[in-house]
Amino acid sequence: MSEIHFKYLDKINYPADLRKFSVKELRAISGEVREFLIDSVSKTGGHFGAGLGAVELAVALHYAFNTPEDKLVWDTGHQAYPHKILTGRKDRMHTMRQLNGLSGFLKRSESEFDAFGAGHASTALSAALGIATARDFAKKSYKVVAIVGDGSLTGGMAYEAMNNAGLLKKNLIVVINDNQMVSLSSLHPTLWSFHNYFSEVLTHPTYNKFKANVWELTGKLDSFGDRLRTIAQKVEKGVKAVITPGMLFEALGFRYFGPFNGHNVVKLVEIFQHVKDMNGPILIHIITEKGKGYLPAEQEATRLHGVTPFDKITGISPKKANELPAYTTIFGKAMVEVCKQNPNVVGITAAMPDGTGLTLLQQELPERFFDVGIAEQHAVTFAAGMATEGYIPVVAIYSTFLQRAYDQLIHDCAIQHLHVVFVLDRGGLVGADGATHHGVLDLAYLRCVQGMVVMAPKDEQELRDMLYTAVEYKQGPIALRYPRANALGVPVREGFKLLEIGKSETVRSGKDVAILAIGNMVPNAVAAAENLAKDGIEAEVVNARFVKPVDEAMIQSIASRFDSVVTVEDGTVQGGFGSAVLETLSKLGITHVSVKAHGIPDQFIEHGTPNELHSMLRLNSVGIGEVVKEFLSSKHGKSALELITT
Ligand SMILES: Cc1ncc(C[n+]2csc(CCOP(=O)(O)OP(=O)(O)O)c2C)c(N)n1
Repeated sequence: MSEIHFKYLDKINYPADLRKFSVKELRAISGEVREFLIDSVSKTGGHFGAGLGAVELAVALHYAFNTPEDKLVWDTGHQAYPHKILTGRKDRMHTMRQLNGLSGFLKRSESEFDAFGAGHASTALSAALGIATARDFAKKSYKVVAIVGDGSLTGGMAYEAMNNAGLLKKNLIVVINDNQMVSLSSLHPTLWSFHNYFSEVLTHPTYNKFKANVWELTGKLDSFGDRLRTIAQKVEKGVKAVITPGMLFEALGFRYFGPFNGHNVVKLVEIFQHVKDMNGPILIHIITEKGKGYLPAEQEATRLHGVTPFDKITGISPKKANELPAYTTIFGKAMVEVCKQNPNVVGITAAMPDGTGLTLLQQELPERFFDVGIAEQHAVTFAAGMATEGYIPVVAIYSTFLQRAYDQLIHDCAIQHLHVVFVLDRGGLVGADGATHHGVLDLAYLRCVQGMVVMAPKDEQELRDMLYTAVEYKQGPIALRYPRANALGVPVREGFKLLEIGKSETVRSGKDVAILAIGNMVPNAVAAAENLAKDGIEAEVVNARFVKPVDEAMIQSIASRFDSVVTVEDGTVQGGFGSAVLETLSKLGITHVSVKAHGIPDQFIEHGTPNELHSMLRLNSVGIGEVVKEFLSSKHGKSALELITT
């Protein structure tokens, strides 16, 4: 909990407390919220820059609107920490993203002030329009406000929603929080394409005159309401000949206001109070600065987008001693090597160059690197288009975000047998980002797509070889997935080795039970087998490598030597690797083998450290060992030890 005493914030737990203060006091209150935020995130880590940029916005929204009756729908949710501080969660901010603590995103189950859950980008407008439509059905009159960043506005769904909102003409307010930063790249963040459009418009002399008029008018008006509409329309008519920044949104049926300074809290309140009773879809465009009010975050917006605990004075997080490189970096480097060898290979990311490791390609071969914005669907079909012309696109997307582009993967890649390589970072349990970000569905959702090849490496050497194998494969879409983790530190040889598609490897021999594991579960299974050996149970461990095509010859061989098989994956048991093994046994008509499919159960897993979650779900070596023993004893009605010794 914060040890700092705040003149105002100590008296504010809920928006109702905030509304007791005068508008003039909101500047000081915003300052305190920012200080509280810096203090708490410096201790817990978490998303940072976006929240700093949204302090005045959160204060003004909760002041001007009657939350929670009025609904605020924040897009993505990573910027909502100030909203959390103001909505009854201030005293739990120190538990942020920890096991059983506050979520780093929005959750309906966490607070009645979180009108809609989030974590993935570009959903707020659709959700808000749905809420507004339901409100009208129920003949209620509360306000609905969607808050969306310019980055999240690069996702197509936002435009689908705007188009629909223009047709439905619901009373809905959309706030665009524009900090001119779309992608999370430490090199050259992709800009919102409309950024250029706006800057051109904003420097146009006629527009400036128009803007000055509107500012003057809006500044004078207290009882804004209908008068503003009339006056603004008059002014607008006068400049109809030139483009205005809102033209695009107006074409979609929105009434546009802005751009406004998003750090002027008093002005924001005034604007919100004035527009909130207007009819139809309203769009308010505010300009903010990511990291506002904390110099290191202002200067390095990407590095401080999300942080581990840091020193408040310097903004620097303590370095972890001798850390092995992350799988992300292993991939990024291998990708540069592959691209240098093969001029047809290109890398594509959806706004995550740093997160996927493609920054390295961006640095070395910028012309072979594409950052398409937060637009996973477009990324995949864009890749498919390139593949038709003989290029080999490597689409690097987090496992959880590829869910967005499922039909594109099927309809645009798989059906046309196009050679697109999918590299899924953050496969498995990601840790602190929690339920919206775990990559536990990928093995299941990929392997049911006809013709797809699905791989998961056990270590960094295999990751490199799988990337190479995928690029050389040529016959259709092929995917590899690996976790958010540091590599194991195994020796990595120069160059690459082509892997045989669908071929597993036996990494440990045994006679009592077979453990078939995939990806990063292989080392855990090997460690479990070593522990089991101490209890006299000799487990064979197979590194499956491929979830699809699964190694049928291996399964046949295992079935000829074992009657107990445990499959281990950090993906959902439903439809995953274990299912692939069971289906193969069924296909081969093998009935004498009992299988325990061990993986993620049929429930959403919340946030915690990967170690905590692996331990909770028994996916670490100890847990896997326990599962094997329990399986053997339940199967035979004896303890595992009795079984081996009898
Ligand atoms: C579908 C999806 N893709 C990628 C991300 C990762 N991501 C989280 S925040 C962010 C940038 C969002 O930009 P913006 O909405 O402008 O917010 P800002 O952080 O700039 O305030 C990205 C790419 C995501 N959350 N969801």
